Amino acid sequence: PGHRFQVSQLLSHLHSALGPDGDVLLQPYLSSWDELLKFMESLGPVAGFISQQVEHKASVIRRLAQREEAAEGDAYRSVRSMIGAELSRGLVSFRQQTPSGCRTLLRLHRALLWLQLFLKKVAEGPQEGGELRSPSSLCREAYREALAHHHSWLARRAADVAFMALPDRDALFQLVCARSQGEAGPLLDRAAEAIGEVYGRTQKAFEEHGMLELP
Ligand code: 1PW
Repeated sequence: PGHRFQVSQLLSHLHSALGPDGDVLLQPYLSSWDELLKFMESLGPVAGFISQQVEHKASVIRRLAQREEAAEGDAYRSVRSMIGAELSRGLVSFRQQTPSGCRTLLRLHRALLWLQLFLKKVAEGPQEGGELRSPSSLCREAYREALAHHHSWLARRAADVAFMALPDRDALFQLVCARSQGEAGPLLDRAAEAIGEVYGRTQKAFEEHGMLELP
């Protein structure tokens, strides 16, 4: 907290999230989201609604981790330790909504794919012979590809409204301290790549436990 969004901070949290044996450490994972939230919040007030939804999920997991720590356990150290502990404690329901860390993390995990896709699309710049598309339209496209099918009609409408208020490309580049497409492209690419590594590990852990559709 305190400073504004920095790609270097994001990359450092994402790298620290890479634990041994293909695991993902939850504390740096949530710190990565803190940094991503700074990015999202600087996109304007309407993105605030979306940020709140993400913040809420992160705080649910933090609370679980705190309670665990108070009991001298370390079940919420990593994605795999959380999955293992919540399964053995009977906290994960595959049929109805529960406030498990697993189903909560799954929401963050899906949102991460959206963000990654969005960053990739902005990094790409104009397609050959194509025009330069606005961040709004790229963000909406990423949403349709990665996340919309997981959301209710109401959430989809709210997201659509939030996208309309996104700033233009130049303002977005300023956020990552770049002056041009040529400068911003590689930075955004590196962020997307680092997100991809963390995303892939989390996806694998959820997949192995049949948890990709937790209600
Ligand atoms: C300005 C944008 C950059 C893109 C950031 C990606 C963030 C994605 C968050 C989407 C939130 C949309 C509205 C909320 C929907 C909730 O129903 C949903 N929550 C999340 C975080 O996806 C599902 O939560 P629930 O209802 O199953 O507890």
